[in-house]
Amino acid sequence: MQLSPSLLLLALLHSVHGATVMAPAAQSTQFVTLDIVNGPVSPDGFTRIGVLANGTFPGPPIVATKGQTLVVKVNNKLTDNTMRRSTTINFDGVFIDADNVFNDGSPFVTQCPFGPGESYTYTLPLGEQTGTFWYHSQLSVQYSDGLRGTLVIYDPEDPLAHLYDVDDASTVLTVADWSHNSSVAGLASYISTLIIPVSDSGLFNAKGRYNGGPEVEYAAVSVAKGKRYRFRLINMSVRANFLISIDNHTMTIIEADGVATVPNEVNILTIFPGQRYSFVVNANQAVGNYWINAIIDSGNPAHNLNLNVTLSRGILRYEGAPNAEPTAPMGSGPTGAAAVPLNEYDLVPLDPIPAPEPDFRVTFDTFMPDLAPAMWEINNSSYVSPKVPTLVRVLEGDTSKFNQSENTFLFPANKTVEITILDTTDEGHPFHLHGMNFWVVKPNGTDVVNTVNPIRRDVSVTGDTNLTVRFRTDKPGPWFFHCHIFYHFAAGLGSVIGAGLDEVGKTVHPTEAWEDLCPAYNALPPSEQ
Ligand SMILES: *[C@@H]1O[C@H](CO)[C@@H](O)[C@H](O)[C@H]1NC(C)=O
Ligand SMILES: *[C@@H]1O[C@H](CO)[C@@H](O)[C@H](O)[C@H]1NC(C)=O
Ligand SMILES: *[C@@H]1O[C@H](CO)[C@@H](O)[C@H](O)[C@H]1NC(C)=O
Ligand SMILES: *[C@@H]1O[C@H](CO)[C@@H](O)[C@H](O)[C@H]1NC(C)=O
Ligand SMILES: *[C@@H]1O[C@H](CO)[C@@H](O)[C@H](O)[C@H]1NC(C)=O
Ligand SMILES: *[C@@H]1O[C@H](CO)[C@@H](O)[C@H](O)[C@H]1NC(C)=O
Ligand SMILES: *[C@@H]1O[C@H](CO)[C@@H](O)[C@H](O)[C@H]1NC(C)=O
Ligand SMILES: *[C@@H]1O[C@H](CO)[C@@H](O)[C@H](O)[C@H]1NC(C)=O
Ligand SMILES: *[C@@H]1O[C@H](CO)[C@@H](O)[C@H](O)[C@H]1NC(C)=O
Ligand SMILES: *[C@@H]1O[C@H](CO)[C@@H](O)[C@H](O)[C@H]1NC(C)=O
Ligand SMILES: *[C@@H]1O[C@H](CO)[C@@H](O)[C@H](O)[C@H]1NC(C)=O
Ligand SMILES: [Cu+2]
Repeated sequence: MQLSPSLLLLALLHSVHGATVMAPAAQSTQFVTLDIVNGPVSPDGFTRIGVLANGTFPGPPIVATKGQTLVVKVNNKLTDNTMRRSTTINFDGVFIDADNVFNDGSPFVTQCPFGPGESYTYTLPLGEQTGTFWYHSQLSVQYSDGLRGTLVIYDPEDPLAHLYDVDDASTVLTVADWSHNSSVAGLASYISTLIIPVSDSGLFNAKGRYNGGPEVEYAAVSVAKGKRYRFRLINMSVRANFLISIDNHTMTIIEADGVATVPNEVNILTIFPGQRYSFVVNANQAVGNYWINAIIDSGNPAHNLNLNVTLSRGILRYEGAPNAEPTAPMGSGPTGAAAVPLNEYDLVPLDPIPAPEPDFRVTFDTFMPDLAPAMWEINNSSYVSPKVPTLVRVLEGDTSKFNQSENTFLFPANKTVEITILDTTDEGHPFHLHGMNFWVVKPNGTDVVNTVNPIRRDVSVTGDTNLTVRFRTDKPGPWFFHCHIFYHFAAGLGSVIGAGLDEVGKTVHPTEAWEDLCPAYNALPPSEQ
């Protein structure tokens, strides 16, 4: 960690959802370098070549403190032509300042990808934001090949700090689906067969097993009896949902996607791709080993006989317990009357902000015609990346006439938009908005509209009841709003919110390094794109 001398900033005004708050008086910079390389990786005992940050899966954890500016230099050193060789990185859930949309990392929306031998530096002032985030490749389904890592912004003044004793590197937990095949093959197979690739294994803290594979040692999380732990759980899945529980322990939710919540005690929760939760676990049971059940809960296992949902799990190990697996059977957590599940509509922000009344109301009808090639549609239009990134066009002054396939919906600046995603009876789609949070005024699973103290977050799932979210268009720019199941997204389930595009030329002034991205990308041979 490198800290630069503090910069005194004069009462900088910083707009959060229309409310004006003071930014911290002192700021420092957190410099991080990530080398993106191809290399062997075997989290479930099967060795494959991955696309990896610094050669590991997950990539190195990024940690920052409230008020810092995160500066991440990404060096593309990819050499393997069987996977995508260009890349862009998105820092999932991190708010992007109004003048900084060009650092959002969205390929063909806010930037051109950068190829082998090239570097790009993302500069992200973190402002007042704290909580649990992650980073991943945003290009195609490349993050399936391994380019994912955790990002935590610690809050030295956490209002919920009295609820836990430990919150450090050991309490950042990840679940992820893992495939032995490259994402390029997986995507081609999905488009031609309509069968979404089912992962070979589910990983808890980057360890897992598959049918017929070696008995990889499960990841153990160490706790001391009598202490309370703030676990930060990140779902880095491409496809899979996980059902999380810890034998004989409850979980008190205190954060959803970077938003502190009123404590809510449950014993089982579902976490969708892209989502994050913090929960407190009190190590108040007998010293021993307990299963952390991280059961993959989506996809048809018949489509990949390697996958055994029972085998994705970890161990909660008390200090003094033997270095062994729990003796309890490998279960899948509380069911029936014993289950106290997390309902999204029960989440209440610690700092509630009523949802503003919408100026615009639109609906999204998601749909996949039952015909190959697989193309998901929003209102009968599949998202296809344009050749020229949306932001490049906008900065050239061209803010109208987007191709239908760009699914770009335009709204004036400083308005409130409400989007209802009509019920999707087929399966849940975790919709993710870039750069800012939305208010989830009607989550799946209830018909009650809550505009008084709805949860704010950046990923919420559709289901068999409509999902309705609201957000502000205070930050001029094109912002991705897409399904976080990246196979669905790559097959068209994406859109761009064009917020106040007429204002972008006045507020957004990208760097020369950014200007150079598209000419460099367009000059690459297809094998390096
Ligand atoms: C990644 O690797 C580079 C090169 O070894 C190193 O300079 C950098 O500090 C590493 N990044 C992190 C976050 O550990
Ligand atoms: C992985 O690739 C192999 C070889 O192309 C193929 O036989 C297999 O079905 C693929 N597995 C999955 C889960 O798609
Ligand atoms: C992570 O998200 C995937 C995709 O929606 C989902 O199938 C999986 O259950 C989620 N994992 C957890 C722990 O909820
Ligand atoms: C854990 O819970 C199970 C099921 O309720 C119970 O049978 C078992 O005795 C408990 N184990 C411990 C160590 O308390
Ligand atoms: C999954 O693994 C468990 C434990 O090894 C085994 O008992 C079970 O038969 C496996 N299930 C499938 C569907 O292969
Ligand atoms: C999608 O189609 C519905 C039904 O025709 C329409 O009401 C809605 O406004 C459309 N949404 C958008 C974003 O155009
Ligand atoms: C999409 O197309 C289908 C089939 O042509 C049609 O029934 C449906 O009304 C259309 N939906 C929208 C929102 O335009
Ligand atoms: C516009 O979209 C259509 C398909 O929806 C595509 O065939 C065409 O190439 C696109 N045009 C441009 C300029 O991107
Ligand atoms: C939106 O609000 C910002 C900040 O208050 C202001 O600078 C800008 O001019 C407004 N834009 C429009 C189009 O109202
Ligand atoms: C949506 O909510 C219903 C309960 O009304 C639940 O059965 C379903 O599993 C939820 N869907 C998703 C994708 O979470
Ligand atoms: C979803 O929204 C549509 C359009 O507003 C409405 O017709 C439909 O009844 C809603 N469905 C549910 C289950 O709330
Ligand atoms: Cu989806």
